[in-house]
Amino acid sequence: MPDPLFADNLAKSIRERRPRAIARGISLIENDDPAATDLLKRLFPHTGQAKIIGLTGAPGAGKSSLTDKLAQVYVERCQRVGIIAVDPSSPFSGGAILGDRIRMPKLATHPNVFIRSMATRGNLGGLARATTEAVLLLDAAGYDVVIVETVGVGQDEVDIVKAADVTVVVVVPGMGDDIQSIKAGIMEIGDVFVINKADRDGVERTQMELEALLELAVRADGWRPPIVRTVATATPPVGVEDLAAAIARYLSFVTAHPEVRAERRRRILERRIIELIRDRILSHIWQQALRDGRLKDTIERIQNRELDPYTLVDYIVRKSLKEPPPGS
Ligand SMILES: Nc1nc2c(ncn2[C@@H]2O[C@H](COP(=O)(O)OP(=O)(O)OP(=O)(O)O)[C@@H](O)[C@H]2O)c(=O)[nH]1
Ligand SMILES: [Mg+2]
Repeated sequence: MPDPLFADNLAKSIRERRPRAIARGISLIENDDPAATDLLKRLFPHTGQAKIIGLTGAPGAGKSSLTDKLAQVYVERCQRVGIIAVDPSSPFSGGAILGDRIRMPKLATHPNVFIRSMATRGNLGGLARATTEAVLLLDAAGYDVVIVETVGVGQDEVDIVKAADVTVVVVVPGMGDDIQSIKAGIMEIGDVFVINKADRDGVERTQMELEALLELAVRADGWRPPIVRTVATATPPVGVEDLAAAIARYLSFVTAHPEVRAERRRRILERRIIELIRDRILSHIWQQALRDGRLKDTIERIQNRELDPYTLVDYIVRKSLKEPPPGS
């Protein structure tokens, strides 16, 4: 049984921005711990203040390097910055944390910066939910800016960046066909585009290709996504202030069009609620099915064609709907 006092105390420490409490809270979220729901209920009223920046792009495009430099721009402006690096490939989030700490050495120890990597555990809730909730937590903790870095490959990653206030898509010169291939899921969601590694050959061509693609995609909100060129690894970095300015421009555009902002936030909330319901029902049904202990046998029967999956699903769903979920 979750302890309400535990959630109260943890929520309080998170609101005081204590790093260990924040880390603890995110671990509860990652592990799908029942206490996470209690915690989020307490934190939710304090959210909605942070600027949430989603940063996505192909593996190795320079997302972490850019996140590092962008965060430094905000830190220099006396803003508190939370960073979540989503690492779907890493089986050990501990390793991923270390990796990003090494890639972001200056920031890792800064008192106004919190960095965390999230890795999937392959559990039912999924990475998108865990990441969205970790962002909520950092928002409630009072971080002014939360940057979420994801590799732009799967649907999970697209869902993650869709939940941001502004989405930055990072490409690199000479991608050619790659631009075509990421186009499907990612191109439509970019509010700002970055050509990173602009110190390499082929920048002009990539710029032209990007412009051509963006010409085709007319947005319902009327925003024309700018293209910024950066060299994240140069000293000092090139174009990162421009990137911050482009992000700020989009955020002011959205603020100046309250209907765009309201619609975006409404869609995000709607999607989140549907996900929460789906996850809750699914894990409830799943637990029941497992508790039964007969699932393995049943699957064998399906393999042997003694039973079909449709009949089984009918049976499981009907049975679950009759049994109320625990704690209700
Ligand atoms: N030449 C050049 N190299 C860069 C630039 N930005 C990043 N890199 C290098 O590109 C490599 C990948 O950079 P990361 O920042 O780790 O890229 P990432 O997109 O976060 O990579 P994953 O998270 O593994 O997908 C590193 O070796 C960086 O030093 C740049 O602007 N120019
Ligand atoms: Mg990275």
